[in-house]
Amino acid sequence: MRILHFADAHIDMVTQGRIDPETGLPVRVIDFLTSLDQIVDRAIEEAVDLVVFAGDAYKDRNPQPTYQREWGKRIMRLSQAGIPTVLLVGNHDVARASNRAHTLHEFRTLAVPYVHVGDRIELLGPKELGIPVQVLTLPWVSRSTLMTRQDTAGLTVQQVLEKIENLITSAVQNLLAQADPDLPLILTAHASVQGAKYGSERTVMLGHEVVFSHSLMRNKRIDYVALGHIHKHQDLNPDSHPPVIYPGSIERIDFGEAREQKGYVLADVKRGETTWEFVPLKTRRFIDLAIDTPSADSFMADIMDQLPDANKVAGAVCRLRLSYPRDWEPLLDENGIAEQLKEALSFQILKDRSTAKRSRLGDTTAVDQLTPLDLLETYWRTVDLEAEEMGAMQELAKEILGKTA
Ligand SMILES: [Mn+2]
Repeated sequence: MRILHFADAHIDMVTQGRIDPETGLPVRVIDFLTSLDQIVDRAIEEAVDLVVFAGDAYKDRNPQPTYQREWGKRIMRLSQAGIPTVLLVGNHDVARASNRAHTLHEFRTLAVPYVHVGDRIELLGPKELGIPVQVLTLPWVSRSTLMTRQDTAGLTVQQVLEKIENLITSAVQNLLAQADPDLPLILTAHASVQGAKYGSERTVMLGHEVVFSHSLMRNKRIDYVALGHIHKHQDLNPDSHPPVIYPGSIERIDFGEAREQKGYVLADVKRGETTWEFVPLKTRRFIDLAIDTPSADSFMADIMDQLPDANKVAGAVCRLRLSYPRDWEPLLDENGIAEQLKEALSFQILKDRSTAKRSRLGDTTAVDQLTPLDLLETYWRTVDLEAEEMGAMQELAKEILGKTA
């Protein structure tokens, strides 16, 4: 059973920046669609038995019709090729109120051939999929579909999350018990799983979403776990059965993902024995440069020296990270940098001026010997606070520090 697994398409996540004159679409949206094209092309070329998309098609639950058209075109290519395709609903696809439609609803409403929408916890088998495999779908489940206000009355957020996890875990275990033991079984889930690593800049709502335990996924009854939600590719059960895989997002959302190789997974799923490979996607280049500027005298020269050659940045999304004292600001010639990077798709300068007056602490001062109040006073000086205001702030700080001590 050859399957292709991808997730977190988020095709309209990055809409700012240049517009492609031919299509009228943002260039960065085209990047995401190009990744999607590579995935669909490969599924069709390889004639895979099944495609599993593990959730988050769009940025949010209100995608523009233009983006729906582009997503729809590509899913229809899979349908027309006769490839069974499971579209799992992720948190970005789903509305909070349970009676509202999610972004993948039309595929269900219009009963698109070969396309199966995973918007509930259920077990799809040969009868539904037309192939000898079982897929257990675990979409993003919003609290309101599982419990009423009364159920959660008086409970802490943590207790509510625990209750949700227990309800979902037992629903999944019931379905596993019903599954045909001779057929391979794929669990696809859009969720956080304990132990997963997040990309550096992704905002993790830890404590606000269910984090599933390993034991639910590392179940020998399952032959492949197709996850979505976390944008960094990883296997949470290496060298053991079943593979528990996040393929990661299909393009880079932001600089937090700059160093991540994006891709999808091709797997040969067999009962008790699965092999898989991560297939890299050709994606937009990201260049993230930390520039060293030790001296005011050579500030711009140092920056220009460290910029890549104009031809090396062609088409790339660039970021320069500069760290310098606030009073060097007039020395910065952004136009000069823009000229050097004009072949880039875009560039941004991230200025860290907070290191500004570190030197004012004096070389002899041992910071660890300063009290919090001393440190705060030093800080007020670096931001040039008026003496009178500084006095008032110190008084307030004393009050607060006194209370917490
Ligand atoms: Mn998600």
